[in-house]
Amino acid sequence: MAKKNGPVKPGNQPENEKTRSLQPHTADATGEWMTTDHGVRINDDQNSLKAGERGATLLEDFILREKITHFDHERIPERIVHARGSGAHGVFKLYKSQAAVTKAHFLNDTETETPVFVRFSTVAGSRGSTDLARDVRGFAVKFYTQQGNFDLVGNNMPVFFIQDAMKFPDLVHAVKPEPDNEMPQAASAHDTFWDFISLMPESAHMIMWAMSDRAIPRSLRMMEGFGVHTFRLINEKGEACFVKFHWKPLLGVHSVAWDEAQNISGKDPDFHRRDLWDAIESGAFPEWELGLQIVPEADEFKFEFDLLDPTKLIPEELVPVQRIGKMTLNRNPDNFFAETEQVAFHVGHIVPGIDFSNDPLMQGRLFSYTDTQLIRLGGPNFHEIPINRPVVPVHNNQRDGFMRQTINKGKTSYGPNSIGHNDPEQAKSADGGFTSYQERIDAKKVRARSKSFFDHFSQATLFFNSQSEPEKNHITDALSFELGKVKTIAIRERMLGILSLIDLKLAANVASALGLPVSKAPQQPINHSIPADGKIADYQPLIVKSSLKSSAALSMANTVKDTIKTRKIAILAADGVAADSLNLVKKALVAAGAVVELVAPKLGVIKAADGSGIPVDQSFLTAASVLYDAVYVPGGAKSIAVLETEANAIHFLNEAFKHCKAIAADQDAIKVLEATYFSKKLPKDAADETIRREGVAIGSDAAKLAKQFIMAIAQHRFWEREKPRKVPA
Ligand code: HDE
Repeated sequence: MAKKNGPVKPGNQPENEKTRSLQPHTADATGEWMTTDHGVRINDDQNSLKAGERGATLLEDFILREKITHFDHERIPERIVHARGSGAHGVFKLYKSQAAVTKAHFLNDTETETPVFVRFSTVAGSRGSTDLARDVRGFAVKFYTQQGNFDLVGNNMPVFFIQDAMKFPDLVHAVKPEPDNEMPQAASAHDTFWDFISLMPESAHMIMWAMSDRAIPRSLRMMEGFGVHTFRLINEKGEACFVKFHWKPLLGVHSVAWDEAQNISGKDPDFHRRDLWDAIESGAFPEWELGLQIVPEADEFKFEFDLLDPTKLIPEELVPVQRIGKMTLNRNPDNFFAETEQVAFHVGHIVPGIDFSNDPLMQGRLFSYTDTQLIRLGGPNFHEIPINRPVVPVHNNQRDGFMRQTINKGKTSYGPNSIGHNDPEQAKSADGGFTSYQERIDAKKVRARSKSFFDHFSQATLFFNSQSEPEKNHITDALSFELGKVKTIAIRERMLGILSLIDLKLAANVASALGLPVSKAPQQPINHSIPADGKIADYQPLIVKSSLKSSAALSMANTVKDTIKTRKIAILAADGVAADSLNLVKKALVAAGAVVELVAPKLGVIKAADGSGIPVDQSFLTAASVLYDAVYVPGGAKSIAVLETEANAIHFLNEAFKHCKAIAADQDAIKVLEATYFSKKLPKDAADETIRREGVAIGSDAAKLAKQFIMAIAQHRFWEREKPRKVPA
């Protein structure tokens, strides 16, 4: 019996079929007695059982033994890749039926809200590594549909490093910490990674993405997602088309600066996890639209690249992305381990209406996921873990194994059977039974790669050409940083050769940073995918040019820039601050959906000039500019006098400027700005009352200032100030 009849669960979040199905598995100790795992109440959880107060502990202490034994076994193997992740529950709602192309119910019925569980992750780092590592982000979505689970296990980049699953262990061994000294953690900037990459020209396109700012997102909520492989959709008539899946974030695609990312890693290694958690807790639910790029079967060979090659994307200019529904993440997990850690995604979890293609990377994944989960989750019954269960019933003749939860009734666990009415019965296609797409295959069994996979550079160049100038600079800097950390000169040189096949200027700029001559493009990049008995001439990587010069969707410069929702703004203030302008600007920011924090020399309450008390959220010790998107300095003579001599405040501003963030100050607070390094570098063309160029707004009319500031924050960053106005912060 419960100690008191307290609530079992706070029931704080939206209900759906999956949430309800999780309820019976949740436990809440509010108002309960402490018990052993077997339900016996414990009356002393402080002391072990001893032979006298100063005597040895007795083996019969079953309470101590149980507690320690459980503790000893609390860890499970972390994922070999994507170990560090953050999860959330939500729903998917379809805008318009897609019955013409797929019979998948959740893509047909606009009335149904399909529950989802999403896990975002970095790839290379361990479970405890930093969120802001330069890395690809995993974007895995489990749809609990009425036809069973569909997992869309994608990334935040639309292509991949390699073309064939055979090379995946090599790729991962190369990027993981080096085996002799287990360094570096969660970083690709080391010899083994670039050694491998420089020998694998097929990675060229993905390397451009990984060296771009996509690898250092501002928020998990501000990333695109991609299914990467070409899948198939099948309609009721059995007709198929090819499809690429996309997730488009409604807040736009935004990133941080590399120097900022490195700082965040120290100041708050949980930055992305916290950001996702806080947004959902505060009701600012992250949203993405699901997009489809549909290619009729007849168009399979229409493109300059092979649809089955996972190092290629389909430019949106060639096949537009149709936005067909919206995913909203609206509930944080109750328990990280039970949900985010134990969730098991699988690219092979598909439902009728969706099917695979012959992408050789995807085909290899079909084996890997269950295999790794068998060991990670301890046996063949991990589908019974609550987070992994579908919302529809499961019936088959699979039985037993470690940790079996289901108590299957009846005598039969085989089919056909006569004594159990031959149940469970297989479903015909008309009854919703899954049937594989009847692809015609007439082929020789070979261990080879299609020649249509040997253009490795056209889309790497297309990606680079599609970037804005600041984005190009960031790629150049990222490559210079990463290769600068590589100790073996021959690897750097080999990479310069690869880069010169992508863009000569890029190669020249990186070469200059490395103090090396620009290498000549290698005649024949080393490529181990050439079969031993193949004629090298047959496999020359094609140096072709994409017929598209650039593709707008590939640049983050073209993303949504009309909202400041969920952006974090710091207000720097001290005793004597002008409460009226502080309150007015703060109110305007909050009304526009931003999260505002007051940062002061110390915690507690500051006393404003008008005598009012304003609670402080962070001190200069606990806060850092890299944890905010913008900063505002209100007026007030005393406050200004403190801040202009407070090194932490000046550093805060210099650093915010360095990372190209919007900055606002009341006219009289200009003195604080004048104490910064960048004030000398500010364009002096603006009088008061106006926004200065490049995202620095100063004015005495607080309402007008707030408006200018909001417009500037919505721009996200003023990258154009980065190079000409460098700040030593
Ligand atoms: Fe994965 N991948 N992968 N992968 N992958 C895993 O499965 C693998 C690939 C992706 O949040 C593992 O349960 C192989 C591409 C995500 O739990 C493992 C190959 C894409 C996640 C595995 C690939 C992904 C994983 C590790 C090449 C983007 C995290 C733990 C053939 C489309 C899911 C686990 C989560 C996880 C194997 C390539 C995405 C080892 C063999 C391409 C988002 O099975």
